[in-house]
Amino acid sequence: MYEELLTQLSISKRIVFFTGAGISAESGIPTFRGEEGIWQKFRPEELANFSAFMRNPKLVWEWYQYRRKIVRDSLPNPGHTAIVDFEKYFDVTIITQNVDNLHNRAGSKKVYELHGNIERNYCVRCKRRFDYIEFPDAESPPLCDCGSNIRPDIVWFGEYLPQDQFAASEKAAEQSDIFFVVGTSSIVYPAASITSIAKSAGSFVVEINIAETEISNRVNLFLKGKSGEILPEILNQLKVKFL
Ligand code: BV8
Ligand code: ZN
Repeated sequence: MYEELLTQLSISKRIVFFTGAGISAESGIPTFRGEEGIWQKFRPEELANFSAFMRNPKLVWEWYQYRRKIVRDSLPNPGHTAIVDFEKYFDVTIITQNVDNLHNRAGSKKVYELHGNIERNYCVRCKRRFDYIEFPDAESPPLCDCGSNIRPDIVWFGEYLPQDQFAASEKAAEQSDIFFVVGTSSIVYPAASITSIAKSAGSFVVEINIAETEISNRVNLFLKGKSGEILPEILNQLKVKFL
């Protein structure tokens, strides 16, 4: 079923998995767009940007507490764990737009987080970090010792991506033999530009998605289906054939 991809994999060393919310959908974490997407219930302009936070810190903080709870109650799914398995046979880099920390929790080693991580926080003024600290019952943003609000370490709309993560991601994309685009609508920039960097550098680009996206006609191979099913299947066939 994946003949062409298996052949490509058999001659490849460096693999990148560029992931979006779709890879976490089978863990029960809602995606952003699409029918049950969280943007159906909430409007990103009202929540996922700095001015919304400064205008109404309590509302935005509560929204992230609500999402943190969903994330903490979720587990990595077979899509995440298949990627960890790939790491045994290839030089794997993960570039994720997700803030749900599931690649790290699955045990992946090299993960670049372009949009931050919901388990990390920092002070808006002195930038002091408050990582992996639970504020279980904080209804409003806890205050730092310097008196300012603590905010989630998430890249909001209109904010720059972490330069070190982005630069390392561009390099990994350029050097990749195979570039998997998994579970993303590829409409948020500059993250989505990473795929074109891989493509123009000559990587074999494989998209895995339950539906076509605006890049589907530009990739080398489009595999329609759930990442939690397709990724383990590719690895199983690879093991039978080549490993
Ligand atoms: C920036 C954090 C430079 C919040 C997110 C005007 C002013 C400023 C910027 C802009 C502007 N106009 C446009 C921009 C650029 C803007 C942007 O791209 N907007 C888009 C919406 C058009 N980008 C930015 O603002 C970025 N910063 O440009 O700074 C700058 C600075 C100052 C002034 C000017 C410029 C910051 C972008 C980061 C925003 N933060 N989230 C939070 O998470 O709470 S974006 C949000 O979308 C998430 O982080 C997510 O990572 C990202 C991408 O979404 P996806 O992961 O693709 O999820 P989605 O639901 O869309 O798709 C899921 C896919 O999975 C679907 O295709 C579905 O079919 C598939 N799927 C579902 N189930 C499965 C599956 N596939 C496989 N298996 C399954 N089981
Ligand atoms: Zn502070």
